Amino acid sequence: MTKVIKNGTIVTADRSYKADVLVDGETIREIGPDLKGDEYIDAEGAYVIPGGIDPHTHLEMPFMGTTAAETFESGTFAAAAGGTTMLVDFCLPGPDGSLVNAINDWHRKSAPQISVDIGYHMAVTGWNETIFAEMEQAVKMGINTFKHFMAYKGALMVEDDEMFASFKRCAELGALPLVHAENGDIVAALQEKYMAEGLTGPEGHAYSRPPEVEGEATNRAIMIADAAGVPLYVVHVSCEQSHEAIRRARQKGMRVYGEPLIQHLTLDEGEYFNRDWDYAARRVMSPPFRSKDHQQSLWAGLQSGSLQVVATDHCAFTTEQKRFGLKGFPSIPNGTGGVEDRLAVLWTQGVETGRLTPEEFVAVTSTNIAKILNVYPRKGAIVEGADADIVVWDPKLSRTITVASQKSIIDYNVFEGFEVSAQPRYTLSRGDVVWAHGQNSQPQPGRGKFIPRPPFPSAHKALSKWKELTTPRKIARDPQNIPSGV
Ligand code: DUC
Ligand code: ZN
Ligand code: ZN
Ligand code: ZN
Repeated sequence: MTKVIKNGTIVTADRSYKADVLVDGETIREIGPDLKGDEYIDAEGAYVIPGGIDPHTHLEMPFMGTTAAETFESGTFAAAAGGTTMLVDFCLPGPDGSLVNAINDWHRKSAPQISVDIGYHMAVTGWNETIFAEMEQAVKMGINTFKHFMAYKGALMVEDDEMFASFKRCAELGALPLVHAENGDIVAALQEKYMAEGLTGPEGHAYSRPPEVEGEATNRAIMIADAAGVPLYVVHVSCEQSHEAIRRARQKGMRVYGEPLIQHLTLDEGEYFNRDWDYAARRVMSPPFRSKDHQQSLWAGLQSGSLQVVATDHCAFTTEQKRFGLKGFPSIPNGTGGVEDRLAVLWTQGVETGRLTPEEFVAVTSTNIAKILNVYPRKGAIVEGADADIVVWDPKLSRTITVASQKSIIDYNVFEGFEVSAQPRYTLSRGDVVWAHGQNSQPQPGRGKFIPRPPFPSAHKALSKWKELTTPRKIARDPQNIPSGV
């Protein structure tokens, strides 16, 4: 059974050109003019782009005394409707601390529900011999990324010695460490201070997590990664301080990647102040929304290439769950949604405004992360042999974002009322049409697949700082003790 996507303009991270795409089963068989097939999909007047990859979601994740309410079923349906065909979700060890059990648990939860493809990042929330051994098993199970929380003291946070040990293990295994970079000790102290002063509402959340704590942790993680001889991926970069650290590291030749979120690019700290409690609490996430200056820095990073990926950190709680924090902002479950709206909001506020080219849009929503996560060109590309994860992106199909029309099961949307100028006409996941605009699509739960991602030893070989640090420097025995040959 073949399908031809007809008369569209293919947009890749490299270039745009007019051609048809012949899909045979799950993959792209041919790209060219006037292709014939069993079925036709009309792309006249539309762009044909690689399906979006959202590398940062927390579906059904137990967190802060509750569980994220967006399910694997609703989350992947929302993704398909918004043009995203692969999610990379955070797999969190349970009370037994086992990574392998956590992976099996994530498979058990996700497999019957997902309607688009998925991968996992594994969270490392402590350090011991079992974790050391299980990291290798996790890699064999198709996970090449390990996430470290530098915040959430007393819960998920790792100390520097633990992070360094894990980063060195990543280097050995050809895996990429990720960090949630906020100084958890300072955040805890500020939370205590503001609560003691009676500043207990959601605005206290923003005050307790200033950009400086993110900048400090980003710098620290970069230095630790450099010492361990491993690349680094910084999730939800929200401010200039963190972006600046990444820019500086890259300029020195370090492989450090930065991921801003669509929320931080388009929503600012005004969402927390002089608002009713529910409104502000629904927008509590970490890091918090920042001032416009920080947003400007993030856009500049995407334009210049110092930041490479736009994600969502989709971690969605209902209003009822947010109200656990009525006793004080530190108890408001942290997280917002965005998986359904990432592409449309980025297109409208990025491409329509001239900040990004359509090719850059494809790069930051799909291609770059496919390369960073080592699933390129199976994902993130429109080339022969790639998975047919394709979006027919209609730049003239505008809509207003509303709760009533969303596929997410959450009772609000942080982008509610946003006018977006574009959306998918069709979304294909490995050749299946999982979303067709105006046709009441309901993708099949369970049709999505787990996509294993192999390790990448070659990128690590070039980084040998740890070897350098552990090899004593030879100092010349000069009478004046002047080192020679350095
Ligand atoms: N931040 C959030 O807002 N939610 C999930 C985890 C995180 O780091
Ligand atoms: Zn500490
Ligand atoms: Zn985080
Ligand atoms: Zn997250």
